[in-house]
Parts: sequence; structure tokens; C-alpha cells
Amino acid sequence: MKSNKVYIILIVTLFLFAGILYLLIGLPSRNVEKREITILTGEKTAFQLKNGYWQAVNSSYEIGKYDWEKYSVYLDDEYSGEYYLWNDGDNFRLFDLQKQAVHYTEKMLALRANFNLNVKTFEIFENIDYNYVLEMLESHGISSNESLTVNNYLNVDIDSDGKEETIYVVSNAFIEEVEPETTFSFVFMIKDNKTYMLYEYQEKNLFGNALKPYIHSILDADGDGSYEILLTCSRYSIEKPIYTLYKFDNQKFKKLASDE
Ligand SMILES: [Ca+2]
Ligand SMILES: [Ca+2]
Repeated sequence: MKSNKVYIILIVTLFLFAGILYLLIGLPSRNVEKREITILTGEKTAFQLKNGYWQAVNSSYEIGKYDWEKYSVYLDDEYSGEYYLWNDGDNFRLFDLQKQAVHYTEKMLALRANFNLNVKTFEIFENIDYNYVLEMLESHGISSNESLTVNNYLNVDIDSDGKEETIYVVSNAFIEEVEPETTFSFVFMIKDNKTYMLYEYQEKNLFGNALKPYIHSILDADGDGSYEILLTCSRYSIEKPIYTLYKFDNQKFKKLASDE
């Protein structure tokens, strides 16, 4: 009888322990997997998070499924309201809730998610303090005399720790006055005096191979409280720019989705 009691107590304890483990580990990860977002830009880029996976949606058929859905729309990073979207083959157009066309010229970001949306507003400054940029160029064998077409920065608290990081964008893409040997672009973040590379491109300068980076949006794309960066890279041709979404995770930037 006594040994039976011991067994029952052991089994009940095991069940309780398994239950607590499930609550601690199982539930939070299930919540993460339940987070869904659709990210659309004016230039018909579409990224989607579903069942814990990121995907760049490219086919016209799949993109067509986003038409006439309601989205939270941000124009030049400011929340503008709820709109319907419809793609004309090249771009997403906006329609108000009465389905009247709304013309826009601003940078457009449209979101639909099952969690609270957070989009940062930010200001881009011309860089006058070359220290970090020179260090970056030198470490890639590029002369400090090289002419640049982009040299700017912005301050933003990416990891929501109350301290702002600085993100630098530097490039000689699309330079006209001179014929440089290499074409290069770097996007990097300085946090606590340390450099974290977000995007780097360095190639022999051939006609039309340059890529010019631009920070399109800073948003919490996966609802975890830290911010992701949506970067665009323009090309020489009239082709649409390449969009890539980056997450700063474990002390490095990783790609979540790209329509490269
Ligand atoms: Ca920070
Ligand atoms: Ca996030």
C-alpha cells in the first residue's frame, strides 16, 4: 500500500512539473508563432510573417490577394490612417474607406498585423564627423579621399534599452564626376562604440552595377519590442529597388526577408 502511495505522489508530481514546464516554455513560443504581419511598400514589395516564418511574396497572383484589404498606412513614417490598397502591376495605390483613390507622393508603408504596430519616425543627418566612416573605408582598403554620394546617419533606439544607436549610410554609388575603381556601399550601426555591419557591397566599378542603400522604415516587424530595419537598395536602371528587412539579434544583423 505504501509503495502505491509513493507511485501516485511521484506521478502527480511529474504531471505538475510537466504542466509548469509547458506554461513556461510552450505558451510563449506558441504566442510568437501566432504573430502575423503583412508589410507592403509603395513599390509593391510584400513581406509576410506567418507561422513563425518570414517570406518575400513576389508572384503577381499572390500579391493580388492583398488588393482591397484594409491596412494601417504610414506616409513618411507618420501614421496616416486606414486605407484599402490595390496594385496596378507596378505600385500599390491607396483608396480611402469609401474606396475613393487617394494620391500620395510620400514614402509609403502599409501594415496589417495581429499585434500592436510600432513604427519609428527618424531624421537623417548629413555626416560631418568622419571618424567611423573613415575607419570603415580604411578597413575595406578604400582611400579616405574617395568621393562619396551618400554620407549620412540617423539616431534610433533599435533594441529599446533607452539608449540611442547611430546608423551610418555611406556609398559612392551613381557618382558622376569621377570614375572610381570600386563601387561600394556600407550601412553599419555604432552601439556602445562597437561597429555592427548591416549591409556591405564592394565590387569593381562596372557600368550599372552600383547599389545605393537607403533606410526606408524602422518598425517592430515581429512584435517583440525591438525594432527591425527595412533597407532599400536602388539600382541604375528603372528596375525597382531591392528591399531587405533586417533584425538586430544576438549582437548581429540578420536578414528576415528580401525581394532580391
Ligand atoms: Ca539602444
Ligand atoms: Ca522586433
